[in-house]
Order: sequence, then C-alpha cells, then structure tokens
Amino acid sequence: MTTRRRRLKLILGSHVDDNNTFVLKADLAHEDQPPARATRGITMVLRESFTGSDGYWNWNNHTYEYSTAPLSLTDGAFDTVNMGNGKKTYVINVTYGEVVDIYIENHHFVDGAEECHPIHFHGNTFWVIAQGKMEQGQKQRYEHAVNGSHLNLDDPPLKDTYPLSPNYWAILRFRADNPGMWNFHCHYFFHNMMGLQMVFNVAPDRQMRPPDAWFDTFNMGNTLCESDTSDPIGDAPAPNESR
Ligand SMILES: [Cu+2]
Repeated sequence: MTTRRRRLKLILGSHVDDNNTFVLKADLAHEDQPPARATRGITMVLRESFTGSDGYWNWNNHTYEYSTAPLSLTDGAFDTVNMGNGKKTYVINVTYGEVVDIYIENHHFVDGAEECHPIHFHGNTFWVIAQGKMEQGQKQRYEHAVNGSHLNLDDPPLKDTYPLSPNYWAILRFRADNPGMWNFHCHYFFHNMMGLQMVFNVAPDRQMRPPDAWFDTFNMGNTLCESDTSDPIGDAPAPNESR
C-alpha cells in the first residue's frame, strides 16, 4: 500500500517578477484554494526596539503585554493594558466571515546575522499567496504588495507558520470562520516573551463563554471578569443551573 503524503513544491527564483516575488506552490490534491479576494488587509510590521539595554520585539510598534483577564474566557471582552513605550495588549477585532490578508513585513535589518522569525497563527490556517524581498530600508505596505505582485491563488500552501526573514514580506490570507481569541506570534519562545505577539479576536459575538458557575467558582470574587447574564450567546448552562 502506498501512502500519499502532503508535498510542498518549493520553487524559488524561477518566478521572480518585478516585485521580487517568489512563488510557493503546494499539492492541490490535498489543499483547498483560497478565496479569490480579500475583504480586508491588515499590515503587520515587525521591528525591534530598545529601552536602555533591554530589547523588545514589536508588531506595529507594540510590544505585547499580557491582559489582566484571560482573553479566551471573556466572550471577546478584555482589559487592555497600556504601560507606555508601545507596550499593550494588542488585539485586532475581525468579523465572522471576513477574508483577511495579513500582510507581514520584516523591518528588522541585521548586518551579518540572519534572524528568521517563525510566525505562527493559532486556531487558523492561512494561504501564503505572495512573498518577496525588499531592499534594506524600503517600506512597501500591503496595497503595493497585493496590487503589484503575482498572487498565487491557484495552488498556494496552506500553513499555520511562516518563516519571516529580514527584508522579506508575505501575504497570508485566511478565512475568519473560527471564532476565538487567536494568538499571532513568533514561535521562538524568547522572542514571544520579548513581545513579538498579538491577538486576532475573531467573531467575538460567536465565541463561547464560560458558564456562570465559572465566574462564581474560579473568578476570585469577580476580580478577573464580571459576570454578564444578559447575553446568552454561546452560554452553556452549568450542571447545577436550572433554566
Ligand atoms: Cu522571532
């Protein structure tokens, strides 16, 4: 018996166009095609910053700071923390059904040191529909990338992690059909802890929330979150509740 395995055909250099785009191809026998158009483009610029001798990683100049409430347990609500110097609980809301292009661009240019960031998305997969290289110091942005590049909408790889090198950019297209608070971060643990993460809050109106008993039992006297019984969406009754 032969076992078919998912294959990734990597073609580098042979399809370079005017925008320095490299085409990644996947085996279509195992993977769906992406939606032909995005309804929204979100630009995420990766940089490094320093406070004194302390180094931080940023998405769009924000170093991630943990929220005071567990994001995945609060029905899309969260306490945002802003400690200054770009530190914040960086959350972007996404409506159910949107087709989102996450455009990532790495502005962290290092001389003589290649530091590649494995960017990982929880709860979702994305199609890598375009990627390319910039000149050092160049700023491109999503509109230029999506309009000026060859987009592979026929057989792009469907992944949950993309290796983002200095001077490179990529367009990661995903369909927002999985409600949840989903972390988008560098998978190097020390980069993650140095702030290179953020959260896509997908379809907050469809997210499940803990039963009321959770708020009573595990919420340390409502110090984490307030119980709100006015909205029954996704609210499963606790075993000892009568309804
Ligand atoms: Cu990293």
